[in-house]
Amino acid sequence: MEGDFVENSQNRKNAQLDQFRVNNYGKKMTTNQGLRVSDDENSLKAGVRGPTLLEDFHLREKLTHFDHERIPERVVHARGFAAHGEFELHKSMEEFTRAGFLQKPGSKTPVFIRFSTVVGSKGSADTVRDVRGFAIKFYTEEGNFDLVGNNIPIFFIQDAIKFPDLVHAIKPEPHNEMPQAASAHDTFWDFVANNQETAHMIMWLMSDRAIPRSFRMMQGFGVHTFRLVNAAGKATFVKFHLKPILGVHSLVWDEAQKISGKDPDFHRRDLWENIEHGNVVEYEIGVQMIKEEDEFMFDFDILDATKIWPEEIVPVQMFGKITLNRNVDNVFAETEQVAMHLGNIVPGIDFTNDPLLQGRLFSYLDTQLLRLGGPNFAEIPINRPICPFHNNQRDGFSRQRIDVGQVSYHKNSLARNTPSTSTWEEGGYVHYAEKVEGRIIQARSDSFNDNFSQARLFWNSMTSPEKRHITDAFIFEVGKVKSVDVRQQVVDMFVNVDKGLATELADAVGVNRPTGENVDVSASSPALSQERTPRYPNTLKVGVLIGEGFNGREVKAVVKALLNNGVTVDIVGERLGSLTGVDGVKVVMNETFTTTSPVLHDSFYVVGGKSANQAKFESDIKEFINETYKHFKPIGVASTGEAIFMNSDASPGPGVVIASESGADFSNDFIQAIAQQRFWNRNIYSN
Ligand code: HDE
Repeated sequence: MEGDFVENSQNRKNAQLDQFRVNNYGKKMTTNQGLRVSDDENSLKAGVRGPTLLEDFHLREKLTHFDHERIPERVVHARGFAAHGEFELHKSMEEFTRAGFLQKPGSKTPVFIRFSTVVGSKGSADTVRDVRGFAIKFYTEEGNFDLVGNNIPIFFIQDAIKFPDLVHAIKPEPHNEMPQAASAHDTFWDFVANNQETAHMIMWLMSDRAIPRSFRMMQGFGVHTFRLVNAAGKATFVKFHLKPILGVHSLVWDEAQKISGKDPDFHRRDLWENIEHGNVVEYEIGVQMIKEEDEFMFDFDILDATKIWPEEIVPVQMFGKITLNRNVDNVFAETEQVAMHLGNIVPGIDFTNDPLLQGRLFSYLDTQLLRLGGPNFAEIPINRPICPFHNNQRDGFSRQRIDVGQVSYHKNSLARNTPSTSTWEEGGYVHYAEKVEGRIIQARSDSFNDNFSQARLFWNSMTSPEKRHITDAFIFEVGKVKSVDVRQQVVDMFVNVDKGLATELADAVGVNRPTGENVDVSASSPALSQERTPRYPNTLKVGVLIGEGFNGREVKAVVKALLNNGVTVDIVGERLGSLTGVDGVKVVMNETFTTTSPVLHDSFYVVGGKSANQAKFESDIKEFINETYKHFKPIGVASTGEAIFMNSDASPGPGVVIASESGADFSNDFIQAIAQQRFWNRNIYSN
């Protein structure tokens, strides 16, 4: 049952899971005891119209199992979606860590990543404004290593003791359980204004990072400072980073809100479909490193989880790549039952005294005990390490393994004192022998006190469209706060970050302009802006708006070019079925104006054509154009679609590629525009 049976498999976790996969297709129905069932539609009754009999064990088993199908959702990160893949090491990290999976370039480790939103309940929408969880389980040969991170590099608070307060404040308010999956309400902003260590995180939360286009286009961060420890016992402080190969891209807020209604599963569908289509999902992974002796060289405390290490000062050194390439077989068995825990660690990686990290080491194990019904959750297939595990832990609810033998204690002589412990040299986990001294105290270090410098550094690093989005997000969120007093407190807090921002916010939410000044920080960190991120057309979704009588040769050539560049193409018309162009070319429509929406595509190719109800057809296309244009997305216009485009609210200009103007370059120009994704220099408002 335990892993070492699959020596030569490509992906040992997959081979292990295979033992637990059950295919019910084509099989006879039985009870859980294996008894063949003769009737699954009628319960056992005394007479056809008579009372149901207690004797009906099949009915009782079926209903009892159903009644117990739910487990508590996660208290935070309840809504999530996951996939399998692997990590490949490109550069040995031997100099810094003895972790086995970071030694040999080319070596591969199975991984399972669960992405999530934080605040919403399990059935909430994907595209809400929120932090995204980015939790990775590495199934290494030395045990599971879980990197339970987020898509934002810092956190709201500095000490774990404040986490329940933060979560109570941001979750739906307790008296009416509203709003769902949203930070735009009184208790959250009251918490923010009265816990000003949140300032830096709020800047990120109001930025485009909190409305990602795709899980495949988000950065990942371990957030805390960890330690790598090499074979000689020398430690280096590190922060973990993941960078998506496709670049970091976001939605716009109006679009995100509409997607929540049109397709609440937008992000999970995107991940699922791309993996199903064989589009690999890739992230580079690396670390920022600070030598132990340099711990105090910076103007931030490296143990403070509300601070970044600017990449221009401490560069990220990439050491490998993570590829997701396999969807789960069963969301409950895998995604819902996966038990992530910071304390799942391997020799060569260690913790620091970050007080947020230390509290998490308690919380995750504790939460699994409730969610997964007892202490045996490590035996659930998705949680099993691929290496064997042996100890004297026994019994408890739903124990699966059958530990044989007489001895279940340490130390012993009857079993030759086994299972035996291992030294560091033998691969035993030995905690890093950090020297600590101090008096017992409930206090925060003064070095954690600077709440605003990095919040301003973030603001300074944004381009003007990004600043516009942040300001609009503040105006939306604080505008939803009913308490005038809380609105004023927020304005008075954020003047510390930027006077212009706070003044515009004050005017928009009807409170007094702030009197203070922002902190005197002029530095910026260009790495924080999304504007410089890589851009590719690959996997972006383009809809072709089309009717009868289109120019077949033109459309065929463009669609071919799109597909050759990795673009996903949907043919959108007024009905499903096929269409014929003037030159006899046929296309098959897989979406209609009602089954899809402009917000569900990255771009449209307006072909136009003829329809039985021409006015309705053109009005639908115009609506798609208007919405796409308003969200700053690229539009390609075919020769036959030009008249409809010219009649819409959109106008030629940035990101609008017109076939009659581009001529032979049309496909290339359009593909470049698709890769660009947004054209902020359109003369329209962004919210
Ligand atoms: Fe979590 N967090 N957290 N968190 N967290 C949970 O564990 C907690 C924090 C993160 O996909 C819970 O299994 C405390 C930071 C992710 O299964 C719970 C504190 C970061 C996930 C918990 C934090 C995270 C969780 C709920 C303050 C980014 C989803 C269910 C000290 C570095 C994992 C569960 C998955 C989940 C506690 C702060 C990320 C309650 C007490 C900082 C990605 O144990």
